[in-house]
Amino acid sequence: MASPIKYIWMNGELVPPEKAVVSFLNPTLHYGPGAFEGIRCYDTDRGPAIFRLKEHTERLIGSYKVLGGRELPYTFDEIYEATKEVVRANGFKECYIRPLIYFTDSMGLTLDAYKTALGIAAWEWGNFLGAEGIEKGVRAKISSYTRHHINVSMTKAKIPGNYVNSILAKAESTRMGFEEAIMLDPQGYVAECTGENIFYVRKGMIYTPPLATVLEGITRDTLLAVAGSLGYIVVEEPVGRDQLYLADEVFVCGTAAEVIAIREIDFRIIGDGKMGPVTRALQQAYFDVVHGKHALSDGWCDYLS
Ligand code: PPE
Repeated sequence: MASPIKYIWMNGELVPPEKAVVSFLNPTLHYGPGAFEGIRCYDTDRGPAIFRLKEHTERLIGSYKVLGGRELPYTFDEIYEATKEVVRANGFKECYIRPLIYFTDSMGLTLDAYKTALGIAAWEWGNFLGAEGIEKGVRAKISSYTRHHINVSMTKAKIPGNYVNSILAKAESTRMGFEEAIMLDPQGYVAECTGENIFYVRKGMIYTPPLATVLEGITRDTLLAVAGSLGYIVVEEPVGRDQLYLADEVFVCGTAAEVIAIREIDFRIIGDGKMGPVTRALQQAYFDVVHGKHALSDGWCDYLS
């Protein structure tokens, strides 16, 4: 059972969840501008540690910049400290952390008329593809929805409105009985999943789509380093959907999803139809890294105390 949320950090103050409210007349709610992050805190031998908080804070500020926001009222250091403060105040050992830059004070489509605000919540959130997904892998469908065109939405930014595209794809997939949707970019190359980056393995080599059209995933970046430390070569190159069908292994990764095998795509069994050895090795090493048990943990685990 998840412990209740005691506090949410709202614009400089820790308040109980029922006080962390915004007006109905809020442009983020009506149109979707804003910037958010998804971060995890893991328990380690040295107490709770937020994984790659620096990079997540940088990406949050970067998303706001990409959107064109000009008046973020908090510095990098203030956001970084506030994120740690909200985890400490709730007493969580492991949790998911959700900072959201949102807008207030004006309706309409004029960004420069908005006032910028920031809230940071944390809650206990297990892997959202489930413990069974972590062990056995999940089934996915290539979505009938196309991922963002790079000049329609900003693919490097975690902007709330971008996620309607993910919600459309995920609803379609789950209603058809799959667990995840794989999205193709407007040219037809494999882009990413609704909330994860994607990799495949073939003949011992690992491949992943290049960054131009997808989110610069921090888990993706972590796995590039982990794969290197295990001696694997990772190639970043455009990927067609049939390259996934022919792969020995396919896996996806993200802060919320962690590392998960895709065991079937469009009714084609991938490899042996279960988590493959490369995915397993990377998943195990990833859990070691985030729990402070790996040589790579040192620079990346941000200990709360
Ligand atoms: N692509 C997308 C579209 C995406 O949303 C995420 C994170 C990633 C790739 C992986 O990025 P990273 O977490 O830095 O490795 N998705 C976040 C939100 C998921 C949600 O359900 O909400 C997350 O994993 O926190």
